[in-house]
Amino acid sequence: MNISQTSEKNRQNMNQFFVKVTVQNILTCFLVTCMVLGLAITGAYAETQVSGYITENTTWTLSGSPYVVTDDLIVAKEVKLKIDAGVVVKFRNKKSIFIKGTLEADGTPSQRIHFTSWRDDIGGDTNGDDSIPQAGNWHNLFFYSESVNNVLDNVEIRYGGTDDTYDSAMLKSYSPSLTITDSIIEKSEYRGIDIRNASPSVSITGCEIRENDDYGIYLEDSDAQIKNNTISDSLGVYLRSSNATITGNTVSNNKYGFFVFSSSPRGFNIKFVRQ
Ligand SMILES: [Ca+2]
Ligand SMILES: [Ca+2]
Repeated sequence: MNISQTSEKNRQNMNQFFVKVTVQNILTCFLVTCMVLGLAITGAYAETQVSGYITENTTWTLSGSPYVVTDDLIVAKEVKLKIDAGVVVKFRNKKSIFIKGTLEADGTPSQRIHFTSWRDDIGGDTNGDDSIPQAGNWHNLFFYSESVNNVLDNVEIRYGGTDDTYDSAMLKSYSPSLTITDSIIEKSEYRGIDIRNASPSVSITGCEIRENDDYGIYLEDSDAQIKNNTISDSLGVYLRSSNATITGNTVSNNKYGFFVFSSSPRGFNIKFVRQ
């Protein structure tokens, strides 16, 4: 082999080397790209989908958040659904959580618990597009009369209350024991809160109830305690046959303010306290 043959052989070897390295690079790039895209897709759609019956005590945690209610969810009698502080719960169109047992959603001022439309991008873009959430996207939290020990503290509930079912409200309760504290209830397509047959152990305290299409609070046959809330930008508060105790609320920019009506022999015993 002369010198020119040797250099020709070297050149061929080098070419083969570069071809090999280039193919390896492309493969590596492809694999890395797939991994990055995979992570991005996983990140965009990471969620826990929930529907159907909850038949044993269950906790929804931050690591599983957001929870997406893909179809109606029922918490069975004598079963507790506990939702940890900071968890986001999103509902697909017109879906509800029905509580026959207990709902404990105990947030903190810095880690509130959200109940909202799946179009709401809080906690991440769950539906994969830029659609704007609107009042009535989902239906409600519904508490049955057998439901007890319900707690909603430092929660935000919005964009529910679908106005195409009888007597719709974003939070509807027949429960004898429900406390709602330091929370925001807003942007329902119908009522914000609708409470029936409640004893004095049902209370709404320190909440902002605003921008609901119908009444912010509707009470019927209820002795609930309504204290230190701000109720604005709705029809106001409707009291029907209710012995509610109403103190320290700020009621502003509503169509009616307080609408008091009774066709019941129970009448009213409403206490107003000046601000
Ligand atoms: Ca709390
Ligand atoms: Ca979105």
